[in-house]
Amino acid sequence: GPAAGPSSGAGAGRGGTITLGFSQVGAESGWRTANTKSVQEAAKKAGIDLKFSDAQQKQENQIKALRTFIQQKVDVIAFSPVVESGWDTVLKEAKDAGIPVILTDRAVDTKDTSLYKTFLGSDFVKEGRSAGEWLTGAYANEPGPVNIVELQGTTGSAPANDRKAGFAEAIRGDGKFKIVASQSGDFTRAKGKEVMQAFLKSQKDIDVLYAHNDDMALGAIQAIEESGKKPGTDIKVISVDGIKDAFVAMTEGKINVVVECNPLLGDQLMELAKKVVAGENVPPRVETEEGVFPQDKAAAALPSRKY
Ligand code: GZL
Repeated sequence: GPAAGPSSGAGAGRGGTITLGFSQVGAESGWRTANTKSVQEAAKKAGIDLKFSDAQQKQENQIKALRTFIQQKVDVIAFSPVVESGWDTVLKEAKDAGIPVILTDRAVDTKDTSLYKTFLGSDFVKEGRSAGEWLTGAYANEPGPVNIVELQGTTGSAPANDRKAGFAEAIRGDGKFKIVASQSGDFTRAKGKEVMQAFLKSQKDIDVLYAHNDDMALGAIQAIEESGKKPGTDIKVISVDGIKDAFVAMTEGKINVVVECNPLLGDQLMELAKKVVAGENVPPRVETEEGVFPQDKAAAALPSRKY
């Protein structure tokens, strides 16, 4: 449809300072901390007035933050939705208030795509598929069975749903791969360790851990070591994100492959914010660049890692 006119915000119309209201999931992981830092530094660099709120991983806190931003008549809203569903009402309130919304990092499952201007982030299904493809390659000549335990991300979140789906799709073709246990570790080290301890008790034979993020993998590695097993050898470890600690763990042989998920979205977000406030058209989806790092690539890559 037609590009929206200048936003109703105080500064935007007269070319003044843009005010961006940003609702962040929380501070649950190294990835999230890097993402927050990227958004805050990019806002400063772009001369954008950032109103930042940390929801401590609670949807009701994000909805409250979005309502506050609407009351404050910010020029543009951006947020990373902690879960996929339950956003239509508050997003309609933002639309009725003439405030454009940008989704960053995680997506929502709304049918009404007029409720946000664009999505900036990764393809989590692709990340899950890359994890599965590494596994099928690594076990190509093994007879199996290959027993896998899976530490899922936050229940109901886009990365958890999609990384699970992508991984399952990649291993579906070969019956030797069996996911023998799958449970949420909520993207945190503590919970990842706790759930892995439970897996080690309930599963007599675990060959592989697939963790939806590095923090859970690093927590699980502690549990594996405390059980007297060698992570990366006795139990292969596949992880996602690519934080520095995961690269260090790969150089120590404790993680076998990391699928990168780029948290450094700040600069792209600020560019998109300026465009939507100016009423310019933006693409419906802006995907980040990211790769896959097997263990033998970790040492060379470590010095240039930015998060
Ligand atoms: C992925 C992001 C996820 C990370 C986790 O883009 O939403 O949330 O993989 C973080 O580390 O907690």
